[in-house]
Amino acid sequence: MEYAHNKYIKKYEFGNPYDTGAVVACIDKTAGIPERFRFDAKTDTFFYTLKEKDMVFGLGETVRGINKRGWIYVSNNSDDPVHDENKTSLYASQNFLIVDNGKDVFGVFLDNPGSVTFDIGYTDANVLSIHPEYNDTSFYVIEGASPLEIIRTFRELIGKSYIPPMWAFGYGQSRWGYKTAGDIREVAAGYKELGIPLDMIYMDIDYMQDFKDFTINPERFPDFENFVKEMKTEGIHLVPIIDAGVKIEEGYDVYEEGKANGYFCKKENGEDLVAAVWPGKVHFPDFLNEEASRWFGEKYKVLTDAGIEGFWNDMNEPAIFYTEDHLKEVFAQVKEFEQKELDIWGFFDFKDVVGSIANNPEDYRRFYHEFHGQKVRHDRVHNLYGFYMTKSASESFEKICPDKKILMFSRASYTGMHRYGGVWTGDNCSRWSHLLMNIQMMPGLNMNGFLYSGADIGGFGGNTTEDLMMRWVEFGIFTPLFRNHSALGTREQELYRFDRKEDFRHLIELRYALIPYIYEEFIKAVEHNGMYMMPLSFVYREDERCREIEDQLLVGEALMIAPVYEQNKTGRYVYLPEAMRLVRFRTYNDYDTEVLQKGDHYIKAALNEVLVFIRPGKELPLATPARQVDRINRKELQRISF
Ligand code: MIG
Repeated sequence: MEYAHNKYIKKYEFGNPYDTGAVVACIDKTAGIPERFRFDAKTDTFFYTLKEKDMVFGLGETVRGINKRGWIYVSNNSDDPVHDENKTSLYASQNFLIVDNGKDVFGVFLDNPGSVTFDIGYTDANVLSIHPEYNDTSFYVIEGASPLEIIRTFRELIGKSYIPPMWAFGYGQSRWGYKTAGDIREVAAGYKELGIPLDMIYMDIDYMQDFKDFTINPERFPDFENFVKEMKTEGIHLVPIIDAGVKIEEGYDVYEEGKANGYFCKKENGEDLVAAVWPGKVHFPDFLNEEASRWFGEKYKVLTDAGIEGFWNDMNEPAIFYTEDHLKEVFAQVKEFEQKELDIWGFFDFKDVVGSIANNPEDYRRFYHEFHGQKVRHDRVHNLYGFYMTKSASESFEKICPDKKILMFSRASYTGMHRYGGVWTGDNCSRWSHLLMNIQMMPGLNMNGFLYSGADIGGFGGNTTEDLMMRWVEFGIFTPLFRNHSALGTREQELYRFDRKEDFRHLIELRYALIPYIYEEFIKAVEHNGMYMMPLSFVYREDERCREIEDQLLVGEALMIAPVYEQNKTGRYVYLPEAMRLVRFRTYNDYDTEVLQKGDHYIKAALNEVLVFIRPGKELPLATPARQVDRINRKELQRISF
């Protein structure tokens, strides 16, 4: 680790902080209580009094608006597919935030891999309190003149963001439910027939033999290697899923090796924890143990040898349907309930016992890791699990396929994982409110270094509609990870299934026309530790109005976007902090444009139209779209300038 003498960062320590791997630079320790904060040692809580105009940005993947003030957020990676406003935890823990009132601004980063509660004006509207469940914490306070400056300093502390291969900026089609090579061929053909660009088809758990990681079901994919080749000649990368849990099955190499070498997470008594997820009973690899991590990472070779160049890591909170031990307890309790004459409260108690089996907090206290040579109970480092699974894969790629860039993204994450892969935001739903949530999550993710990120376009759970899909695609064309994904049993939402096929083709073509811009701005954000998508107030510091804008974003240095995210709307209000050139795209080369002055505008945007605003002195380069990213001529660009 390099020693950074950064006068803008102060680091305070409480208890015995773990070396989580979140930061890459050493900072001198400052004694005492973090500047600006009050600390209550009795409750292990840090307090900051919010000023009237303070806004709070950050925390990455969380519910609610861009300004996080007014709610309580708990960093505790959770497999919870119901992302409503009342939730406090999703799949990620990204403990960096900024408090900004336009004049005074500072950043806070809590490097603590256990549960941390950020009460941002929930209990007391004027108080920000931070409470780690176990206060073994490195507490960083970062000063700077502006949010962007603080973000740059923070990101220097945590290291450069992951850059995926160029083709991963293309459009990807996914669905939980593609079972066979034939199903995947059909998807490829559906897109090809309509000339809709496509770079990736994702393979969900059904490609595996009985949900065993690093296996292929030979009946569904009779000649997998050739199938990968066949798809590649079509220009399509297959991207398989890898789950955290390893099926317990005699003779299965991953199980046998893990067992023999003691690479699985153990209970207090030294036995391997038995949990259940899709494969049935599983053990969890101890990714926090270096040797186990190296071992698991090398298993990806089975697939990279077959020509695979991208993966998504799932269920790595880790999600637990049940543990064997807890299930036994539940059955015992159920028997007790059965003996009793249940009153109505007893009935509800009974219901709770049965209803809270999955992802039960007690289960996360039943197993241990070997972390830096120490035995550590899981709940104390819970939020590192997905990070270390992804790190394990990513570090092994350098060995098993050093000449290739591999696409890698994960569901669970913690600060620091941004160096190894991207994230998708998990099981959202086909709701208009979740399109807005996707828009509002992006700045927080970017602040925390998760630049390669995106949501399931069209919505994962529930049934999507053509208009929701279209509006969502219109926003998704700007997110680096651009993937249409949906759940088993929901309405099929491949773009060629809808009536307005031409409109969808035009939108995806527009994405491909934008790729030179998107890629360049993405790389700039990585190199300069900047933001790819940001709130207006980060740039227009003097403009009070920008402070409350929750549904427009700046994308790179040249563009502002204002997506339509409501049903049955053919336009929307847009606030311009300065004069800009509006480009209303119908296709990448059919658009009208006009210069609009600073102020409020009602702007028409028919269902198939995308609004883009070019900032003064900037230009938007557009390529001629191609069926795949690699076929785009990035030299011959037309330019719209202002
Ligand atoms: O328990 O693999 O978030 O994208 O399709 C569900 C099946 C497991 C959750 C992931 C989702 C994926 C699904 N997985």
